[in-house]
Amino acid sequence: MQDCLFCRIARGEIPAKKLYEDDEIVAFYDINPIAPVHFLVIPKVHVASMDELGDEHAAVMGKLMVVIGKLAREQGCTDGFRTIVNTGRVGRQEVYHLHVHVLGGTDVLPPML
Ligand code: D5M
Repeated sequence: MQDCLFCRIARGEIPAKKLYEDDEIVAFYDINPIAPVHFLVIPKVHVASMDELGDEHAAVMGKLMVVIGKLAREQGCTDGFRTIVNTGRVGRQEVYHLHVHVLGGTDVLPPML
């Protein structure tokens, strides 16, 4: 998607503090962190939300889940972390490129996002 914010981050057109990138996935720190560790993990392919996932995305989303655990441990989340996926209006999604929030680094994580 030409104008999608997170597609542009994935293409390197908008700066972001990336902590991981491969041919299919990018992880970068959230611009408005609400926990000491707060980063986002996205598939490079444009999928607007979890509601738009199809069978063709199963492999990349499985890989994305494995990457999340590795990155969380690397970020020092050795005693657990929280993952959040906001979907659509009811889920209060703001950016319509599927992303997983990864939160940790404290014992008092906010209950919601
Ligand atoms: O939240 C979208 C999240 O994306 C929100 O926590 C801020 C973050 N965000 C927005 N723009 C940027 C840029 N440019 N870099 C890094 N993070 C960003 P949701 O409600 O889940 O859609």
